[in-house]
Amino acid sequence: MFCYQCSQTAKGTGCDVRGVCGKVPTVARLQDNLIFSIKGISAYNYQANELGYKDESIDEFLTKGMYSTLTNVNFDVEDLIKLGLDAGEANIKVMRLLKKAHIETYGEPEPQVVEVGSKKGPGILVTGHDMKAIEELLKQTEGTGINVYTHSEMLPAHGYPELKKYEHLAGQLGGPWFDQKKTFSKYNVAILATSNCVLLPKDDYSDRIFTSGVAKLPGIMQIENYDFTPIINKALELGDLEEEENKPTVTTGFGVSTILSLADKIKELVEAGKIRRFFLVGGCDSPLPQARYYREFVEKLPEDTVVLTLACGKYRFNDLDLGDIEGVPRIIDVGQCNDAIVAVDVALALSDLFGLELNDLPLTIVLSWMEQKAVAIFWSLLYLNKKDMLLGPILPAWVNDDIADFLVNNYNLTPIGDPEEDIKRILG
Ligand code: FSO
Ligand code: SF4
Repeated sequence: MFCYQCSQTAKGTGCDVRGVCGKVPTVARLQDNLIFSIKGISAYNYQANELGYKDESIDEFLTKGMYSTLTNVNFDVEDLIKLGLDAGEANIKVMRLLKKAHIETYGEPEPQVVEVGSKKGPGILVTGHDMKAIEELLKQTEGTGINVYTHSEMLPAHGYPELKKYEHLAGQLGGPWFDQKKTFSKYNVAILATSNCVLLPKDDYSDRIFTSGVAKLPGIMQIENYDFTPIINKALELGDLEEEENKPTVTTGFGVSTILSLADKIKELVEAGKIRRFFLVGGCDSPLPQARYYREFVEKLPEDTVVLTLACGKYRFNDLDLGDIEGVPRIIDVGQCNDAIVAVDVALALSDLFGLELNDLPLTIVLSWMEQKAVAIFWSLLYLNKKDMLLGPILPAWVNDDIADFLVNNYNLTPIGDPEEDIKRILG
């Protein structure tokens, strides 16, 4: 543990074994963890609020949760677990609120094939999670000749009818958040960072990157009130990109409606043994070497399996062509990390369809985590009592022996191992 939030802190520097106040390490970790989840919930709440959608019960939870971590308020090891699960519930509510906001504002997502590479003309590359920012930018760049590209978590923008109607939403450049230094250097375009996962820029593009919303970088111009004039001027000043030949493609934009329109077919295929198991493989991508697991795992899955994916973890394998099973695609990208709610709602609908409890469905969740939004989603899955999940690329550092025991004993959580061995074990 490490806590330095009050004046009693050990040696005036920090309590790292047990607090002078009596706080024990597991309580400290669960309090920290609650704050991680609160950060994730707040990120989604912020995006929903920007689109005019609010839910008082989410705000109430955020206040109560934060208050519970104040000095000498809550030392109960069990109540903090309950608060963690409550955070999971609040996160489900906020993801659903944000999905509703996205759908009511931009339409139901539709599957969309997206080219990865540049087109002839000046460009602006948008990274982050903020759909309102990309919509405003698309409006303001209409007729200017500027192509707007997505990067990382903005890829799902291509699936929304009210965004893809803009012909100058031209494609995707690069992949997950951590390739940004390479991608932003390579393409001489103006860059807009709209949320988290933006890195301190390299010198060679620091004069052409801008931030908006909560994203801020030292010495970098912040766009206020969605007025993108400075970034538009910069893109025009930078001039044209060249057309790249033979661009690869990726597919995104599967919403609940599209997937459930296949419900009867899915039932038939499962009952006929043609679909053996569904896997949800997703979360954050990470530069750690252990993250290679996710590609190998998906590559080695047998042909009678279907993979749902989401967030930037999909870039590990979304270039693979796994084909389809009688019209059901074998890789289904449901969107951003907050679109975990799509996967949850599909899983709940499949439970109804097959008359099975969530844990009895032929569905295994293989998560990758990087930061706090993923922690909030993890607690959401625990709140839904989802068992037998695999977690990687490494176990979170906040998991001490007590917390690991709790997760293993109650949820049979397993760290990722060898892809082939894991697949064998799961498929029996
Ligand atoms: Fe990735 Fe970053 Fe969505 Fe995360 S871009 S890592 S959980 O913030 O956001 O998947
Ligand atoms: Fe130490 Fe407790 Fe104060 Fe934290 S709240 S610094 S654990 S005495």
